[in-house]
Amino acid sequence: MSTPRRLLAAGFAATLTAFLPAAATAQGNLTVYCSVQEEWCRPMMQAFERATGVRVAMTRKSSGETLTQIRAEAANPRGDVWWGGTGDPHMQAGEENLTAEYQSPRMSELHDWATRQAQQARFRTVGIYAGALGYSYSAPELARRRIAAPTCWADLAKPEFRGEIQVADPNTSGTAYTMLATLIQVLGEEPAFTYLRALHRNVNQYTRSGAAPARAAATGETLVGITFLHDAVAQKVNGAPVEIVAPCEGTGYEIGSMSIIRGARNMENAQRFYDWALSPEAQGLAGPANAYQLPSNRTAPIPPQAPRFENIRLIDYDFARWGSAAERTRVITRWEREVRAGAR
Ligand code: S7P
Repeated sequence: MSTPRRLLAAGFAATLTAFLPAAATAQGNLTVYCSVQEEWCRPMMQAFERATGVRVAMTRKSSGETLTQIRAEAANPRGDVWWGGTGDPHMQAGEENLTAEYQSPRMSELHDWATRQAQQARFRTVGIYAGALGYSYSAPELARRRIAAPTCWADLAKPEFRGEIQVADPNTSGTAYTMLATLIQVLGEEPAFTYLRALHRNVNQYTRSGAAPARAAATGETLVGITFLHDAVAQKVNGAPVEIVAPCEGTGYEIGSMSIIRGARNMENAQRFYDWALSPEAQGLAGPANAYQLPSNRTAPIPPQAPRFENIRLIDYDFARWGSAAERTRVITRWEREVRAGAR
């Protein structure tokens, strides 16, 4: 082809490409609802795009908010995969038939706790990481107020912590719901609600996002933040002067989960992402992204800073019960009525 004709042909090809739908030019698209921290969501999506050529549109929302969104979109699903967030709302989504059954060929590579989660949900979700609940406090602020260092859940209900505690709202946050279910399992339901009412007097703010209280404790904006321990570790690794507490009475944990949305428009890519996200390579992206959960793939690297379960007094969290729609709705409604509505 002569040079001018070659240029014309190249120009035509470029113009054509600009007007072709993305699916025809690459490996197609994928919409992911991400419920971990933005700092981890972004590199995960970029790495998947690099590995596959699939173009990913990602939105970050807390776990409870994502469940609400998927439910609202059920007649016309806009998302393909829900990646991350506490397992209870993923279990509820499965029970409500909002998510699709899928068994990844990588299932055999996972820890028992991750496959048990999948079996309990009839393979409508799977465990991707685990992490225990607790709290962190600002060491300089504690010293300034001359308060004894808290070590238990019971300490947080004491009068010296009045207005000093931050925790998320269980309507939007999976972390906060894990706290409700944990306290009921540790103390029994009636004593747990008595405790939650006492704690309420000490809470300065119920945040939307579960990890926000760890950031507030890190800056000294609040004295104590109740979160997953790994979210507090992320602050400490960044140099924040916080101390991290696994409560002495025992504590619960999450199985962070992943689900494919029922009726996903990009089902093939959703399954591709699902398989990839269970690989040791994908799960190894957590530590460098300042995320310190325990990965579900047995051969994925565990970040050295990750709080290890063997060092924590853990309860035998009943994921089937506390992930059920009936219990989750009942407990949050009771909390709204008996705790949140009360005076502080
Ligand atoms: O930061 C990571 C993490 O704690 O965030 C997830 C959490 O559910 C999202 O926040 P919400 O509490 O606001 O829903 C956890 O799964 C995860 O470990």
